Amino acid sequence: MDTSKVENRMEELIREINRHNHLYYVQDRPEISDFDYDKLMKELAELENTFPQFKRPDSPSERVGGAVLEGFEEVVHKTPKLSLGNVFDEKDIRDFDNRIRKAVDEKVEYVVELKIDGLTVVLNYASGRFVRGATRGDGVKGEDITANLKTVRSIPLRLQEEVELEVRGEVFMPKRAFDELNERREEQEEPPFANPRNAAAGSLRQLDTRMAAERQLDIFVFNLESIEGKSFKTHAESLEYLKALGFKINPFISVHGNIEEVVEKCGHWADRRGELPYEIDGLVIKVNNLSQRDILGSTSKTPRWAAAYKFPPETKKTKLKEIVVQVGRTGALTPTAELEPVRLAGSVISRATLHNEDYIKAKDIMIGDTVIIQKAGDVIPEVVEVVKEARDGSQVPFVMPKKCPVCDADTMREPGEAATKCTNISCPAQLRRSLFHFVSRDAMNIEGMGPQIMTLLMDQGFIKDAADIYNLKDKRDQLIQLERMGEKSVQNLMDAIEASKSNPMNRLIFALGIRMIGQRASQLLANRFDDMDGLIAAGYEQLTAIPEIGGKMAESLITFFKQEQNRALVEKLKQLGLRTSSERKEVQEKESFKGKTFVLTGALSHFTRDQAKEIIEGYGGKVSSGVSKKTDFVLAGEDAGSKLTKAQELGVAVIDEATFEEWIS
Ligand code: 3BD
Repeated sequence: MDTSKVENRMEELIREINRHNHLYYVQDRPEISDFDYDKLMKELAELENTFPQFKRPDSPSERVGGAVLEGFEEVVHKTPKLSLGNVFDEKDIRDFDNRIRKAVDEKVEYVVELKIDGLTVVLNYASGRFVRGATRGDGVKGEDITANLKTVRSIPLRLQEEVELEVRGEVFMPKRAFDELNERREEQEEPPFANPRNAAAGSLRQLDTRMAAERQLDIFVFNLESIEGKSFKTHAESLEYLKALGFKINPFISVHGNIEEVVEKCGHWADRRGELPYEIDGLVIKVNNLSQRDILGSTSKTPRWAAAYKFPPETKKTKLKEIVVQVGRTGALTPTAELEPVRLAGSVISRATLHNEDYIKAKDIMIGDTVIIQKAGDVIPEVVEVVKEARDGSQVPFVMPKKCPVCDADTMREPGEAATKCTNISCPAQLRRSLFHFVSRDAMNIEGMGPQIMTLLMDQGFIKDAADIYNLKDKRDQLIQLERMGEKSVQNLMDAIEASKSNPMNRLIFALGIRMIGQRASQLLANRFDDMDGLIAAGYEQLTAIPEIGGKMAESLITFFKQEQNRALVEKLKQLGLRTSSERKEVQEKESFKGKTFVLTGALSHFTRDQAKEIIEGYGGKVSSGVSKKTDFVLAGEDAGSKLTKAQELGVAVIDEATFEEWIS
């Protein structure tokens, strides 16, 4: 076999493929069928396989991906990549023009470009070959994403001339490709991308280059950053040249002799952005003449000769079909509008938040209304206003439900608050959160029952309400089987749960998470009522008679205990042995504790330190940290260390956990 013939054929194939690639992806006027194009690609791939010594680094076979990368190398840009100052309205645009004309003192031409909403990349060519591509990064340093960029078909791998240059462009995902990608992702139960920009950025950061190749990315090159041995008078001229080299330049770039035309162009595109097959988030206004740009110069971050005109947030008209109420983790009922789906700022919108009752009232939103929706930035879409003229009498007002749509308990709106909330702490919608609170340090303080364990136990069906925590002791064997739950950790958890039963009643009241009832109020209530039954039965007058308990707190307590589910829970907890009665201070004081100073050391098996401290203080004792002659007792648990030794040296009385339990029983 004549190898030079093979090499020639390979070179011929590369040229043919590149030409057809450019015709198809850049010029959008293919000359051959996909089938014939694939045939050329296949022939090249086969020759490269048989004669790997002839494979070129800039071969179009790289376009299909294949390499799996370990990461991306850092790239320091040759020149820092400036960002753009923003202008938001007509006045800003005119101010921008005035500043420029003052500085250059001659006629100024402007170029207006679409501001493509994608990811800025920097491409380097040596001898007309694509050698490196990087993200913009922070402007100084970016990441080398050459392998992924080679899969973008509209990026030329070879230019029409053997030049050395650097260009900047915007890689983007067309709307159609974005919709298809998200549809596929949803079918495969993968989270959809929020917008085409995120999808493009995510694709270029794929370590598996084959993934990037599948993503149908595209590019518009918008700036010649540097070039060897050539110069231009204007930006428009440089873009013409780049186009002739094979780069894809946006077709809607326009040149204007005065600012009037620029202002008009901005209005024109703000109205028509939706008609483009890709997302834009504004326009870029640039001085055309390059020597004028030199006069104007740059600040440290932005050129004085260019500005980004940001569109006002896009709005759309659509029909509000229904208002559904969702219950969040805090128990808050959020009315949500179900809309006739419309495309808005890059995604299809079928829902908008209505926040709360007042919002709906203030905007006079009715079910069946035609509404204007808006999406500003990446935020959740909102209803801006109702089109009142479109009302035909079929619209119906919204009423906030009196019952929770998830559990049917009463809902309640706290005075002075916007949110209406479900009052059942065992409501499935808010259970996770109320249980996290129940076991937390300031509430029942169950050590080892963190959010992760709690979530695991809930997901496995062990815990459906707070009472189930105290039923876990019958499920010890099953718990040990669970992942991350050894025998020892289950034992520790059981001990902590048992210990929490002797928490004083004020902790239990606080743990219930009754709205507006914090630690202080819980303490006051525990002082006032002998037991939970008394608290549950208390009326408004009785509650508000307690200093510091106001009318709103009283109402919250009454609504809470009016819920059958909440009363049942308290009863269950009582049966399980939690303290539901409060021995008051006077009664609580015990001879062995009163006025005595305790020091705790070592680990107790039935109490945490905080709990032991609370009990001692509750009975009139004190807890201090260091052992001295003034110490009356050292309560020593397992593995007690130096404090125990010191107590023995000083002749201070030492008691063990069993004695302590005897004293408090
Ligand atoms: C576009 C700068 C200059 C060369 C600086 C004038 C800030 C993103 O289509 N021209 C365009 C587009 C972006 C541009 C310039 N022309 N800078 C341009 C741009 N047609 N999107 N950008 N960029 C691009 C940025 N990116 C990320 C973080 C901060 N800034």
